[in-house]
Amino acid sequence: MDQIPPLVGIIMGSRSDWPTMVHAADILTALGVPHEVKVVSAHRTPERLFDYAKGAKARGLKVIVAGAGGAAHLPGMAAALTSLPVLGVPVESHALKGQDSLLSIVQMPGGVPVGTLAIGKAGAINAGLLAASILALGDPGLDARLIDYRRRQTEGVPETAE
Ligand code: RP5
Repeated sequence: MDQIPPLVGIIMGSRSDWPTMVHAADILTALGVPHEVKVVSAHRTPERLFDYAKGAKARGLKVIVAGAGGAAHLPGMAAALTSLPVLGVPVESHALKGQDSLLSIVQMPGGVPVGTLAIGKAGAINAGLLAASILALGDPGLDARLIDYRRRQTEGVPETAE
């Protein structure tokens, strides 16, 4: 997807977040949504974060998906620096199983929203789907692919338990 200008920016605080955040990227790839992936840490690379979030809209991004673990300030700081929708994925931390990440991301002050998803893989998948849903509001082709994804998901659920 490198040649097509990205519409979704997937950022994460560390390379160690990639095994979780790859699920957001995989969904976007499956739905044909151009995206980019970057490591941007609120704590270790604050100036990279500032430049990324401030420049995101001008570069044509429409949605930012931000994943982080522990003291997970990345989604909130990204949201503070751009008016683009920011979806936050709490990465499962070792010490507190991602509850620290979840609470860090979800408890934003009124006025600076982060759409916070579930901890871990489910949250990353749903962040990808939600980003696609937002873009599908202005893209009938993508909307059709999303509807087809949901149809196939429904058809893939067996009625019997064994
Ligand atoms: C956060 O610290 C990252 O998002 C990651 O989840 C966590 C641990 O990072 P590493 O020490 O594995 O690089 O900033």
